[in-house]
Amino acid sequence: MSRLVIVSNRIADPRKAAAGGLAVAVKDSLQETGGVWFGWSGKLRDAGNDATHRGDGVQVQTVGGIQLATIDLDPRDYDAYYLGYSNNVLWPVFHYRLDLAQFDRRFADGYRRVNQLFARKLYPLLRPDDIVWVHDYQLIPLAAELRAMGCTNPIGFFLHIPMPPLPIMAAIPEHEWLMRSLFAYDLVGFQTEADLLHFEQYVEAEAGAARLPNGRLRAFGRTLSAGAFPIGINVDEFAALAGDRDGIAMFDRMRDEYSRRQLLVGVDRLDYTKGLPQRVHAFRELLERYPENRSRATLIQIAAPSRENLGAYDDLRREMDSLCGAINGDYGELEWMPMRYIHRTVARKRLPGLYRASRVALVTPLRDGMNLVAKEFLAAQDETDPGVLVLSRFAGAAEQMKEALLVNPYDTQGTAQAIQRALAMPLDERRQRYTALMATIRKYDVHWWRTRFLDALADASEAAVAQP
Ligand code: GDG
Repeated sequence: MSRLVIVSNRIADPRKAAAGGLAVAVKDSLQETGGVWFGWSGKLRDAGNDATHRGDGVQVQTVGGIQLATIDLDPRDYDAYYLGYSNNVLWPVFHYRLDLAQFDRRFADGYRRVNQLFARKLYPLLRPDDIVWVHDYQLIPLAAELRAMGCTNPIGFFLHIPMPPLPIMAAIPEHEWLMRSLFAYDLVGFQTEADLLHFEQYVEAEAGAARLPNGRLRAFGRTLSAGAFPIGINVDEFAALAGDRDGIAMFDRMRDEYSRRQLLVGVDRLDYTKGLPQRVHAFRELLERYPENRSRATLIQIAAPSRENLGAYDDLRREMDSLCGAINGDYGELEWMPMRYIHRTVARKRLPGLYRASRVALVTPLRDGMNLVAKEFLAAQDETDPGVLVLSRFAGAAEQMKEALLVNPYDTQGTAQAIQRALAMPLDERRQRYTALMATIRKYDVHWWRTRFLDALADASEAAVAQP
């Protein structure tokens, strides 16, 4: 059987909890098949001192059947590739936030340099029949660099974040180069049909792409397959976590403490795409417009720290501190506080119990590739008394999860109204919605995602051999 080689910017130690959708999904995939996971170690090399680098500079260890192969980065490269291009250009622009982008030629150069470094270190590790699966926006040009070195392995790419429409994409000075680079892959996968459409519209309008009879797209002198592969979760594993000792203990604690209250929950990385300030505004509006929720409804918001060395994240942190302080100051009472805001990573085993004890989940990003929290919340529910999901229409998950209460997170009043409806929803309707949503997330779980992507990659690489 061919070996699966997964490449992503960071790798996560399979023994530790990871706060981040990609790490969670990739770990689940590799744990099933075994294989290699290649990426940055998260460590920086001392500037001008290569002593920490032995041999080829690749550190390899085997953990739970998975080979982890990591490299360290030079601080200058890290600044330009990671902080600069990945986090200050691609992340904001792909989430439609041109206002937060910082275009700087040096960032693009560093991004290219690190992708070349990844290719140089990875290529010698590859066996001829390996299947290479590259993840996310930090590594768009990796296949092009590998191909330039002579690599002929099947290479697929999955974009975990949204694909913006053409006029937004075209604002990136290097947009043409990025899109051309994608054509070095055999298969490019997106989260949703909407993302796929944006990609197709771009290559048709900007690169005169033609659709071949076998469905592949030809542009830039190469062909590729493109598809939508909505990422899922490991439903059974998550449901089992809800039912194990820690899960039950957490659930019982929450239920005891909030026995006379309605609990709402939000779990996100502290990121400006997640719509956290807008969520607090909507919750405030709920207390204002529907005063029966005062002394009753409590929102637990977990905001796991993320990318703390970037300015936009500092601003968000300050804004959240102030909004949460204000709502508690204005509405709180001696025996009730409307919000519990936790700016820390919570142990993964505690999440299912928290979800299960909550009547409503607020998953209201301004823009999100998919959003796994929406799916985890459902998987943790008690089917006899399930909670309600309030979901942003701008999360990729909304394309699949139509039975959630879909909201526009920019519309404070509309979101407050939907939260009110969720809190008051009769059991029958909660069950109906839950049953329909569970059927979807069960069918399109993480195993489906991996198998569908890898099957499509096998087909695509055959087609590429026939018609490069
Ligand atoms: C990217 C895309 C796409 C969160 N806080 C804690 C914690 N988490 C876990 C959640 C969930 C994961 O992190 C977050 O996944 P999301 O999908 O919500 O979001 P991103 O991290 O932005 O992921 C996203 C995803 O990739 C996969 O393709 O869905 O759209 O942006 O699993 O439970 N886990 C723990 N403590 C926390 O405090 N242990």
